[in-house]
Amino acid sequence: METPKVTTKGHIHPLSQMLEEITAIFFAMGFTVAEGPEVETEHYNFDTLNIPEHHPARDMWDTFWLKPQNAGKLLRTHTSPVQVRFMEANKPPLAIIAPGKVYRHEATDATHEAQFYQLEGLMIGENISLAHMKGVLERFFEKFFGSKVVLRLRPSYFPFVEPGVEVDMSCFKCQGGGCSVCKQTGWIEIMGAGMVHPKVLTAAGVDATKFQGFAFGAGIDRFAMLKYGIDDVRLLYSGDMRFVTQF
Ligand code: 2U9
Repeated sequence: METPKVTTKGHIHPLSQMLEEITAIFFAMGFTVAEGPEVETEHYNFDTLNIPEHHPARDMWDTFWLKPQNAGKLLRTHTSPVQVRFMEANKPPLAIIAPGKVYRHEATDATHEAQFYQLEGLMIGENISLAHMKGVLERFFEKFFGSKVVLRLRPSYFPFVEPGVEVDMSCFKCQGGGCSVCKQTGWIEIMGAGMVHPKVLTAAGVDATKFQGFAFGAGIDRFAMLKYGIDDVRLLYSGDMRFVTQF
C-alpha cells in the first residue's frame, strides 16, 4: 500500500516558547541575556557563591559530580555561576537574566525532575534595593500571567543573598480569593530572591563598598505548570505528542 502523503509540521516546544516569552519581557525592561556552560567547576557553582566545601549549606543541592578524572567538575545545580562569570567580565551597572538547564541528583516525581530549567536574574548598581526588585518582578508577572498581581516577601535563607526572601504572588486565577491553583490560600510561592551577599560581589570582582543589588531565582517548569495547569513536570520531558501538540 502506498504511504499516505501527509506531512506534519513541527513546532516549538512549550518550554522553549516560554523561554522566548520570558526573555522578551525582561529585554523590554532593559535586561540582557547571559549564558554559560552546563558543566561547571566547583569554584563557580559553589565557592564564589558563599557555599564553601564542608559547609552544611551545600546539602541544599544534590549534585551530579563528574568522574574523578574530571575532579572538581559538576553539572551546574543553578544558573548562578553564569552571573558570577558575567560580573567578572563586565563592570556594573548591569541587569541580566540567566535562563538555562540545571541538574539535581534526586529522585523524580510529579514536581521534581533531575534536569529542569531555571530563570535567574541580577541587577547591580550604586543604589539598587529590594524595592526595585519588587517593581521589576510585579511588571514581569503581570505580563507573563496576564493579570494584575501583588507580591509579598517573606524572610528566608540562601547563602548567596543577605537578606534572603521567598516571593509569594497573589493568585493570578482567583485574584487572591482562594481556588485550586493556590490551594485556597490566595497566594502562590513563586521564587526565591534577595540582596546579593557582599562576599559574592567581592568574589566576582565587584567593589562591594560601592555597588549592591538584587538577585532572584525560579523554576521555569513550575511557571509552565502554573500557567497551563500541568500537574506532572515529567510530561514536559516525555516527548509525548498528545501532550506537546496542545501548545
Ligand atoms: C548571584 C547571586 C545571587 C539567586 C537566587 C534563589 C534565591 C532561589 C531557587 C528557586 C527555585 C532555585 O529553581 S529553584 O530550586 N532559587 O530561591 N535564587 S536568590 O541568587 C543569586 C544568583 C546569582 C551571583
